[in-house]
Amino acid sequence: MKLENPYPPEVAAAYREAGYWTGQTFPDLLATAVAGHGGRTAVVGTDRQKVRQSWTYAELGQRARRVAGGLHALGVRPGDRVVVWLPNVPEYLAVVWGLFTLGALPVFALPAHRESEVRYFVEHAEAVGIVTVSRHDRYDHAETARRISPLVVDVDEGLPGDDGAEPVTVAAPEPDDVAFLQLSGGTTGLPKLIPRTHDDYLYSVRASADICGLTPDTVFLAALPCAHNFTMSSPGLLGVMHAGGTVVTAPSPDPDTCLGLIAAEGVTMAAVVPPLAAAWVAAAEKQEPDLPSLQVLQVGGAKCGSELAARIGPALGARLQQVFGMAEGLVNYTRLDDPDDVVVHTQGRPISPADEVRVVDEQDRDVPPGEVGALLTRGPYTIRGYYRAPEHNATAFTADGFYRTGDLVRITAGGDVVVTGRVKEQINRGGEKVAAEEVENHLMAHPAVLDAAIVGVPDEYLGERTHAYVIPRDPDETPAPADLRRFVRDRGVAAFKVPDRVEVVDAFPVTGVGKTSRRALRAALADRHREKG
Ligand code: J2J
Repeated sequence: MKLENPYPPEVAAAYREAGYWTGQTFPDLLATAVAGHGGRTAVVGTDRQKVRQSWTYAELGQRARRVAGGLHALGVRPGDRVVVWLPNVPEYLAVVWGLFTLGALPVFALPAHRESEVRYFVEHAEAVGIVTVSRHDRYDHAETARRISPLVVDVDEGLPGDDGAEPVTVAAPEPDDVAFLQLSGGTTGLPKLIPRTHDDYLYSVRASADICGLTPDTVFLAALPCAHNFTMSSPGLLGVMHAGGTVVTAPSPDPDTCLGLIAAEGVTMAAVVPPLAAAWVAAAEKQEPDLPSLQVLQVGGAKCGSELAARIGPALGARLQQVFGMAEGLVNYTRLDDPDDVVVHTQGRPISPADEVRVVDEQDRDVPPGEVGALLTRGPYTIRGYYRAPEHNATAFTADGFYRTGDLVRITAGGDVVVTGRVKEQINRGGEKVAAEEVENHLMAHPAVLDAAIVGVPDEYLGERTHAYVIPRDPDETPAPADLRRFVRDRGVAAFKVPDRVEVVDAFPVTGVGKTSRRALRAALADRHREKG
């Protein structure tokens, strides 16, 4: 599959000429790791049978080939899309590398996603199947998957190919092929899928591994879902594999599990969202664990406050690295040798000298240096368009191909980015992204609901949480907030999208607002919430 919105040919040529795009593909990355680090440990973790696994690169390579053969026997073909809906287990890597080996495209769902989301991914991407598990998070993923797709691989019944499938040989992918579809945080009624090519994504992976100083001795703890773009690529499990290091899969991100794994497995680096960093820091301040191996804690996905940032070093004995990234592309890092001031107070600077960054006002005019504006970006690993979303692309990108990140930033004299807010209709719930319109649509599907508006309100732990204002159809029959929350959950959406609070009101503070000024309405409601304290 090629990009629907390709990079202009002269731009692509320049990225190749400059050595950013090397022609490396995902199968090449695995082959290089197997050839260079075959005997080293690629992945450690507790598998679905609750057995601790430790696979070398050579073993992972074999498993990937077996899975590729097994999937092929089930009818999956090169170019097919397959939704990967798995928790963090070693099998995750076998499945994803199996798909890449077969030339099939993973569509990365989060373990927290539920029926409505996964159904949408399958339909929108025309996926041929779903790879998942039966039991996770007190929920039968495989049973749900079977309602959605005729082809379901339940890893709890074994990996594809475990029963001895024929090995399969396929044509090598081209570096400008789409390698997989990543999930966007979303700002609209339906989530968007992000097509990433071998060339663009692996450039960001290699450059990230470099910036983060990864070596074969790196031991990386995957605490957030593997599917998250941060865990996957910044530098994440792919960066670690590029370097020949070890990925440790954490069954849960909670402090007891993770601090325990850091000590037991000699973890050198982990990546978390701010609320998790806060939980780990609080636990470490209390327990004073001995974590001599831990060198770097990466914090990203949402803004890491400077107070939390300052506590990380003393509590965990690790250097903080702030990461401000997005699945659409651009990733910023504070560098490991940056002064403390930069590491604590900024979200770092772009990976690549070829990342173009503009900070603009509402008319897309550049603001004076150092002032706050909306961040636009274009570069060698930032997409030019979402998958099958021409209408949305018309507003999400400028005519000359800059992606509108929706983030408000300012850039310091030293060139570091500070995130100050956002203009997009999205709530960042401790790193988990909630599109206001998506949840509003779920609420409005309730027969007793006339209108609904979702806003983000400050939350001590999450940074912000979701608050839903709901107008009933009939003022004498107001639905109970708890029933509305349950209604949204029962429509099959991830728990993090269920409004934290629902407030039933007679009317919105702004009168006469139609669909077009939802933004104004949400802003007014958020203001009102703030005033009420
Ligand atoms: C403030 N806001 C941040 C930060 C992301 C690495 C790290 C994170 C993501 C990610 C990622 C932030 N401070 N440090 O893909 O590779 C908000 C911004 C951004 C949006 C992207 C990666 N780090 N954000 O979080 O696609 O609003 O990617 O535009 O999930 O998260 O969300 P997502």
